[in-house]
Amino acid sequence: MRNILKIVTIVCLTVFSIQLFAQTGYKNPIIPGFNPDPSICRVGDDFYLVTSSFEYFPGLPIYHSKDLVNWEQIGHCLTRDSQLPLHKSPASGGLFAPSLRFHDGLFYVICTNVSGGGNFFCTATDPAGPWSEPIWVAIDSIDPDIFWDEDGKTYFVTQGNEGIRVTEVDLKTGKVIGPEQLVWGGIGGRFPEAPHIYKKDGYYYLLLGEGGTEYMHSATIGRSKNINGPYESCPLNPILTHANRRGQANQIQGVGHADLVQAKDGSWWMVFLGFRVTHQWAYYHVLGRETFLAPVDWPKGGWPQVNGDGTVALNMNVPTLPLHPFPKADIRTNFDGDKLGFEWQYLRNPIRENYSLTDKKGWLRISTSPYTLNETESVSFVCRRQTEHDFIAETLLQFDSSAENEEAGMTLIQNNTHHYDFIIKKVNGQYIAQLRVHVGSLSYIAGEKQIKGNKVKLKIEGNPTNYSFYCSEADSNQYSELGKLDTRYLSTEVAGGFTGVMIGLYASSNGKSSNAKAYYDWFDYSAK
Ligand code: 6LW
Repeated sequence: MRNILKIVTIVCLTVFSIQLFAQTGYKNPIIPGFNPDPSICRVGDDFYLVTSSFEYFPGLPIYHSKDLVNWEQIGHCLTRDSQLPLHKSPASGGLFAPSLRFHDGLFYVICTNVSGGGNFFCTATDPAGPWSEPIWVAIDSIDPDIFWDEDGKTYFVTQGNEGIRVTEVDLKTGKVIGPEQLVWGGIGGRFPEAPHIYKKDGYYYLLLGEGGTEYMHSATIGRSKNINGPYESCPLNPILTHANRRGQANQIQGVGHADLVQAKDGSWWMVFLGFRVTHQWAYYHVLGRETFLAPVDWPKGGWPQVNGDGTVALNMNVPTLPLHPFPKADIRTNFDGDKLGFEWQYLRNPIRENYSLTDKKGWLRISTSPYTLNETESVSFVCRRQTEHDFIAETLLQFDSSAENEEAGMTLIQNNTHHYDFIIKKVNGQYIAQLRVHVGSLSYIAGEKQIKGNKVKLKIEGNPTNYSFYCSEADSNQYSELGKLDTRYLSTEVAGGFTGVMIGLYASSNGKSSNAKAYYDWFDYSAK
């Protein structure tokens, strides 16, 4: 009887303590919209995460969390032109996969600028910045990470065509000390990449991505007693993938490119990229590659097992760390402040004088530049990510134009050859709203409407398969629809590349010089 009482007490206490310290359930993705190649580190109770940013400026968003589920952006790693030359970077050029580490009181971001400079790392005492100027490292491959070994040696771990390479580097100077050693090619999938090394229980564990960053993506792991190998493959490999029958009907596809982190309570977690497809059985995705989370069971001396069978779901029914949500982002950007929030991005290094928040107080002024969205230039353009399939984006625009080559408005852009532009321009002395499609070499006007004056509200509503475009007079709520366009032509499957759809505000004078200015009073973005 006493034993039974004891067992009941233990069971009750365990259940009670789990409720006290852990909660159940979270939603994937944890960082929605174009946020690929996540890398994570923990310092005390705080987690920090970085994702790729390619041709967008500033570069490499840095996020913070207390529970791995709720994230807030605290800054960017590369905020100065001197750190991030992106001039003429092609779409999906610029910054590839970064890594974020904390060592001896310093944060490190390690990355590659494929459009100029190659591999580098930056340091900071505060991950919100400021970050140092880049220290360039002469290793010619992508996806770098730094591994600090117990004997004091420091290594760059990078991707190579035949497999992962480990190279001793002097972190004070960035000088390469040893030869590049090819250590492991994974289990034979194409493009072994995204390497991270962890030392645990006397083993070097080498985690990598394989299969390419599309539908065959996966994460695999090997281990060795020696950093240079030979690495033994985990019998569970791939430890994460949806490129199999278990993953075939999952809305989340392309999972891979992962990083591991241990929470203070000893639990292990994996962050990785994946994408959410929009059309069942006809695969398209428009939001780019997003950041996902999975629990990992990693027993002492054993192999890590990701969420049981190596697949994940949108609704994860697993215990989490105690939740610590952040205030929800405001729907409206008023352009009242003296700078734009972290969610706003430029395409390549911005030409600063083309933007002002003070010219007309409470409005964002964008001056036209001769560059168009079709070029890989510093277009007059600011944007934020499309983070949900079902959304509404709206802005109030006043455009002071005097020539027919001038235009301003909103755009949905995947890259310079795939964008839907919703603009106003002056034709025959009268302003019109126009919806224009650019899909590869195909380009046409999908809708047009005369408007009164030069002030207009432009609204885009999205769902998984369509974008609808509406305009209204500035002081009315009577919207007319200019057209409905299929989301798939802005998808990565059609447009290619590594980014996701961005919602941009822009102004262009289409190759000619001009003094025209577009003023944006506010911009709303909300999930439906
Ligand atoms: C990145 C590579 C990848 O460098 O995509 O998912 C490339 N994997 O590791 C661009 O993000």
